[in-house]
Amino acid sequence: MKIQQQDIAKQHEQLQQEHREAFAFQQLQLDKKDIDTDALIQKIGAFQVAIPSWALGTGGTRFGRFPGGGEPRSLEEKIEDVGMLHALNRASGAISLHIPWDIPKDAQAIKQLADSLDLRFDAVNSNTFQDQADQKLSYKFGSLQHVDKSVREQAIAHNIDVIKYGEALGSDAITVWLSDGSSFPGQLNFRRAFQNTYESLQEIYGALPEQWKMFVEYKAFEPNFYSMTVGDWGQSLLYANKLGDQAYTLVDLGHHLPNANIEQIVALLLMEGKLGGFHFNDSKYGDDDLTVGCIKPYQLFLIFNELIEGMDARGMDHTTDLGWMIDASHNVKDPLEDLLQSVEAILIAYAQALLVDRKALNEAQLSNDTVSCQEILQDAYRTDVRALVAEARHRNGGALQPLKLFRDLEVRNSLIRERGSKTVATGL
Ligand code: PSV
Ligand code: MN
Ligand code: MN
Repeated sequence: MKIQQQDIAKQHEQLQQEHREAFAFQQLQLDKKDIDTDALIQKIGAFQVAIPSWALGTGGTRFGRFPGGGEPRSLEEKIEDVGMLHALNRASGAISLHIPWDIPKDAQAIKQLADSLDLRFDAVNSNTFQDQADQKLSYKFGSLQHVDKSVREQAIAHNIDVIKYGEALGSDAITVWLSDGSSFPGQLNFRRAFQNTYESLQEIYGALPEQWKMFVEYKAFEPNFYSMTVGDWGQSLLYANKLGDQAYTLVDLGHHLPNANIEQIVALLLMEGKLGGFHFNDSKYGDDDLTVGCIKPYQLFLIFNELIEGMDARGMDHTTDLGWMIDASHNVKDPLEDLLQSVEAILIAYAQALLVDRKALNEAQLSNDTVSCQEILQDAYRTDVRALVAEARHRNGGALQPLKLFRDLEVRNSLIRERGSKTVATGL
């Protein structure tokens, strides 16, 4: 299933009148504030969010899984699905692979397919949180932290393999997320677990190609429920600092304890030059991996506000200097529709945060004018930027309304016809 340029043009014809009106109103508002609309649109249009290969099918929970039809049955089909999302929104131009779920057997052919869809390969992800059928030693009691050196060696070798797969595809980062930890008090010697993990990470770090980054992802809980060996940003930052310049912390929005101030965390990590990657999702309770922005859109805006402030202060490029990725799971929605909604929510929050009057905010902060600080932030947050985002997408050749076009074209039905109604994508 491919989205044709004429489908996009046809939708544009139908919707352009309404869009033009909304955009003209938006432009007027921005002009009044002396904001350069074209520069803004350029920034929004340049922003790309990677799609993880494991989010293209239904995930399920430990209680059950209700697979939908037409899910991708191979790595090639996963890439095609991301290509389709990208054709619709022109903002999903990268895919992040999980090894061994997505082993690229013929890297050349896989790369060519991605190129033809204008996609690049984002960070590659290792997996030492499950035992694979052909695996010699078990990760039941951890991988890089394991008390048995031979288990650690097996996990290190896997991570080095993942780097090699990534290299062949033109990826330039590895994300290490560990489920290592303990579920009961006394089960682990914390210092030994940390030290073993650090030494294992050092070996993996030593195998990084020169331009590569290593992202150390933290998570406060699950699958271990008493301690996680990379449990919070402090632990991740410790590893990243000890490892060296190529190691960074990765923030996944769902991996914090309830009510954590994630915007403050990203501000400080950026200040230290140690924020490397970002996983978007939303949650009400913890790691629920729901559609981005569906529960706490204001928090997402506040995070973007800090990201922009911190990146600009360091002269960082918004599009290329951090790894942006969606990390969600899909239980009741069509995964592709959910991903379209997620990318849209990210672009909206990004656009709103770009609107913050930073000079005025700084002045209000310096004069302890708390009321104005809030007014300035909420003025930006309460701006309806949907026409701006749609205009950016249109200028890039995408659809004015990607989700509507996905439905109007009955994409899911075509995929079911192509792939069958009983498909189970590999992954979570
Ligand atoms: C773990 O909850 C996580 O968010 C990590 O990012 C993994 O890479 C991803 O899920 C899929 O395994
Ligand atoms: Mn994640
Ligand atoms: Mn997660």
